[in-house]
Amino acid sequence: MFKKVLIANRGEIAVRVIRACQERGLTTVAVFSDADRAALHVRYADEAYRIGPPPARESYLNAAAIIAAAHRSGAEAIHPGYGFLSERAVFAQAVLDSGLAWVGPAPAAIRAMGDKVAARRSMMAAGVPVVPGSDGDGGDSGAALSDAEMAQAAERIGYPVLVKASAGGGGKGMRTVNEPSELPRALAAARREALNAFGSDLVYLEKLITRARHVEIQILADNHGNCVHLGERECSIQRRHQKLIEEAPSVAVTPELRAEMGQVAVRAAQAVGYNNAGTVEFLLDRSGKFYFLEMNTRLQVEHGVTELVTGIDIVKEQFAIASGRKLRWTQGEITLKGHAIECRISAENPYNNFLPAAGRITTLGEPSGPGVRVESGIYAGWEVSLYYDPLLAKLIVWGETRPEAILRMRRALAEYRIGGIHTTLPFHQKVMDSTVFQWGQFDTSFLDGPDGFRMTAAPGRDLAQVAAVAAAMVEHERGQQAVVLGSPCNGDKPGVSPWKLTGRPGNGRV
Ligand code: MV4
Repeated sequence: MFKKVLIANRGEIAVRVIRACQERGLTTVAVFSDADRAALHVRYADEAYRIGPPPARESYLNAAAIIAAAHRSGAEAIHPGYGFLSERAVFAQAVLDSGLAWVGPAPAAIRAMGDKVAARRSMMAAGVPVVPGSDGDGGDSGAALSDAEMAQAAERIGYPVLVKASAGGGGKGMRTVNEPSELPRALAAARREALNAFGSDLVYLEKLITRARHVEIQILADNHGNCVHLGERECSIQRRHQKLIEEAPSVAVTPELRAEMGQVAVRAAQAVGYNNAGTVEFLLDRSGKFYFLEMNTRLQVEHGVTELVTGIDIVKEQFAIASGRKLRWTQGEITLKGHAIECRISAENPYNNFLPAAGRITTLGEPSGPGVRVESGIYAGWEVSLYYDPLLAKLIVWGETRPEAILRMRRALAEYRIGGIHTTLPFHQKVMDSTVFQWGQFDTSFLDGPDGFRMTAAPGRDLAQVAAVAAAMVEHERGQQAVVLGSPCNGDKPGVSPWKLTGRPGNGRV
């Protein structure tokens, strides 16, 4: 069993993993770029090592620098978090080859699911339902299809179809094709984009499933052939393939459907010899049919909602699995209780097309109280840069029922204060207030669709508001003058204790 772990990540997920290490008695090593010297994950870790300049390519994606930092620090294992190097089979293999433990799936499993065409083929062989596609009849050799062969495949599948990159995932480089005349251009564009983004121009076709839900199943698999599922997460509320809100369970999944999707997810994992935590993504169509989309071979951003409804600490289990422990549960011992919702709080302006926001966080007040969990990577005074993903924190709530969870989320959002930069807090409040969300009658077109949910303009400053702000400022000024340390108790301001006033910012404290 290893005793010291390097966390090859930053932000809220690095903090989350450090917390799991602390609870397991593991010493933690953070890595940081020059932009993150004073970051929260660096402050939380027992030790921290610089790995390069701000751009991710030169720091958090710098495999050699990270492995070198692990050896220098005496760490015996690496946890990759999500994003960055987490799904690079070559990195996982390099970690293992250098004598370190890897807190994640075996490189072969990452590779098997990383090639989407190969993954579809393994899934079909394992009896996992996949969306009809250009490789659907099993007669393919894995070689790239010509435009003419693609056109034939599209006719067989039936329009509309989606062009997807085989080396892609997460919706990057996808293209919708509504009719045959659009196909050649879409193929050319998708191939060009895929080559640029993933280094491979291999693309394939899938039937476009419209108005479906994005439902994913969390699995845990040990190194001894045991695998369980932890139920589903509903992830349909996305914007440009970035998830914004997730919940568990999904209102569209009955206990019977959960058992069936769960069994299929376990079968999918076992078909590629999967170990550690992973997520099988499905599309759930309006008739209740579901199709395998892809498998994410990492810890996911939204793992927390599953933790709250199962009571299982997924990150701690990742460490248990990586150190060779057997799973502690059989499927029958895993039960779901209540409802959890997560809002991703990011540094983006929802009133301006989610434009990334940068700047210093001047004030921070985090919600708490019953059923509230905050996974944050920020503090008051922290400067948010534009170098990395804009995710600042995740607000996760639990309630006995979905309505209670929604009411709690509204309360917690209202309690949340992030000053100095734009955040997505107002967006989330608006979604929680929307009847479509409250009814649960949404699908993947909730935000991106033509008649989707829209953010209204930022609240204007009417005269009453200006007057209120001016009054508050006058009052504040008076407060500044009210108490000087050393002045007699209740000197000239009867009724207000100087003990109270001295604690306020601006009232000189010693
Ligand atoms: C699809 C699809 C519909 N039909 N594939 C997006 C993320 C990636 N894992 C796969 N994704 C999708 N694949 C077929 N054949 C719908 C999505 C999808 C989506 C599409 C448009 C707008 C939002 C979406 C949210 C989730 C999934």
